[in-house]
Amino acid sequence: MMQMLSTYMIPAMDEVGKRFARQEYFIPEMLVAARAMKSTLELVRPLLAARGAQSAGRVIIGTVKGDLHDIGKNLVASMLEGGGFEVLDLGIDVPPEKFVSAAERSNADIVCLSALLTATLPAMESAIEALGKAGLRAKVKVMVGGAPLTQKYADQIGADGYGRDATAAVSVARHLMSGASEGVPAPGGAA
Ligand code: B1M
Repeated sequence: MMQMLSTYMIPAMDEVGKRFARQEYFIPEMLVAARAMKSTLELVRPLLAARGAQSAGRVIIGTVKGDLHDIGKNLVASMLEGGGFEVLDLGIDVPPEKFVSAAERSNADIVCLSALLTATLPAMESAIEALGKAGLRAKVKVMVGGAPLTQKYADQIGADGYGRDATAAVSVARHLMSGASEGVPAPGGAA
């Protein structure tokens, strides 16, 4: 299943992105590709989730404020479910206060922030700051991910973990559940 995603579907989306950057594709083509990817993910999601058994932890996930990209976030959510995590998906364009209220209400272990636009990276920092102001940072870990992110940026904004891709996100989440926030093993993208 993962091979289908990583060998065919994700590289196909990368190609769409490259063509968009070269102005060979425009928004409608990106939307068609996104719709194809989302519909396929709907089919794959239950199969990925079926791999999990007992709860590995409770996770909140969302794409940060100003950002509407959700394919990668949905993939990470499915992989976390498949890895045994309970996942509460807040969707896209999620403001910091919504992450805070969901974390308070659900007693989450990890808050996962996704961003695909360079312009929305600062919204991750705002979400982390809001969790801090609400006094939640001691009990909630924060994992960040998305194409423009780097481990360096994740460290800079005070995230506990950085997932380079959906598979790495599961390793990082497990690592965070074990109580550690540093030295996440490859391929988590950390260390
Ligand atoms: Co947009 N877009 N887009 N787009 N789009 C990109 C991201 C872009 C790189 C394209 C390009 O120029 N080459 C570019 C961003 C440039 C930048 O900021 N650096 C871009 C742009 C500019 C825009 C608009 C501004 C275009 C416009 O309107 N002029 C606009 C912004 C809208 C907004 O968000 N406010 C826009 C809109 C759209 C669509 C709506 C048309 C559509 C999104 C539909 C949807 O998501 N429902 C879209 C798409 C499809 C793309 C590309 C082509 C594909 C993104 C994708 O789904 N990739 C993208 C180019 C590209 O990435 N090649 C592009 C597949 C997905 C599986 O990968 O999301 O990276 P990804 O997720 C990965 C990892 O990043 C990681 O794991 C995932 C799985 O391996 N990951 C995490 C993600 N979140 C994680 C969280 C984690 C851990 C790992 O832990 C918490």
